[in-house]
Amino acid sequence: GEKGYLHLCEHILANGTKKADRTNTGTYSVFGHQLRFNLQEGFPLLTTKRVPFRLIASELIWFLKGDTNIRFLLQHNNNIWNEWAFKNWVESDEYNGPDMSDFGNRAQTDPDFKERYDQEMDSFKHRILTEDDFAEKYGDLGNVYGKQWRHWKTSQGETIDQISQVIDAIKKNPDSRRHMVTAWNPEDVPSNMALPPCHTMFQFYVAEGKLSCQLYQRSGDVFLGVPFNIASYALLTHLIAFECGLEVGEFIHTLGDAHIYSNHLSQVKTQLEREPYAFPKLRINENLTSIFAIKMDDLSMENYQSHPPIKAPVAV
Ligand code: THF
Repeated sequence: GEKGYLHLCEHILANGTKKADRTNTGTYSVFGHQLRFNLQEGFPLLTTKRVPFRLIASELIWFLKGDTNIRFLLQHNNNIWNEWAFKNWVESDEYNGPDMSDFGNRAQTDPDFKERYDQEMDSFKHRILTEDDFAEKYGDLGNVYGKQWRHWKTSQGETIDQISQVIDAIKKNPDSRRHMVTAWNPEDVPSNMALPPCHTMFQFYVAEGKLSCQLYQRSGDVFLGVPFNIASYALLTHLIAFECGLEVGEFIHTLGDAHIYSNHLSQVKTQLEREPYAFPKLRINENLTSIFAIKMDDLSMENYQSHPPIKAPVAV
């Protein structure tokens, strides 16, 4: 349950190694850790801080559509991937606005810069939403999750829909040990994507009519990202189970580099002082015919009682 997550936070604070990282923020990190959530006991949306389920649901729907363009997210008022698209835009030849280099770090330390950055980001978002050509060019994050899950390109120029295939395989041969989906495409990792996938592969497992899922996440931002990732894969497990007529089993979260950013330390300490509530319950519209047709209205969270949100900057 949630205790496992809180224990991971305590473990990193006590034993994490100070490590430099790609974003120059600095982290405390441990390598190799596993969390387990019994999905029969409730939906693992953390309660020791408010976690916005709406953002998790719209992001997962975006992945399941095979979409890689942030326009869909913006249409759902979801801003969690903006920075990565914005980075491509301000580093392009066509951008001639004020200097936005290293915007992630500067926006946190320089209030004047922050004002210019917010303005540029607002106009970027507006253009993605209103200009088709601009959105096509600068809203796309490249070969990220949606692409690899639904439209993996083979060396023969064919396309593999891993999600449809895994659903068929679970229905036809539930006992199989090959219910794998991978987002890690070595051909695309160096240059064809905004960010190499953090959740790299997952496996489904069926026993006693219950569907379980294990994720291998190579890198986990434990304060900001991991609560999203837990809820996202729990939701995916529910949806695939729904599609296959199975009950839900466990979600097992295996982490590689599990880290807390140095600018999230006080937030983590605040969270650790809080006592968890019982997990809420997910409701899926029973009339849904296919998970590929899913809309936001088909999902709702019941009895979600949580402590208040805790704000923190995302490292880009
Ligand atoms: N990069 C880093 N540094 N951390 C990540 O968690 C992360 N992701 C995705 C891609 N790169 C990453 C993006 N996912 C938030 C949550 C998930 C994200 C990015 C940002 C976030 O800021 N959450 C806020 C609420 C934001 C809001 O309300 O708009 C929060 O308080 O939870 C890992 O998949």
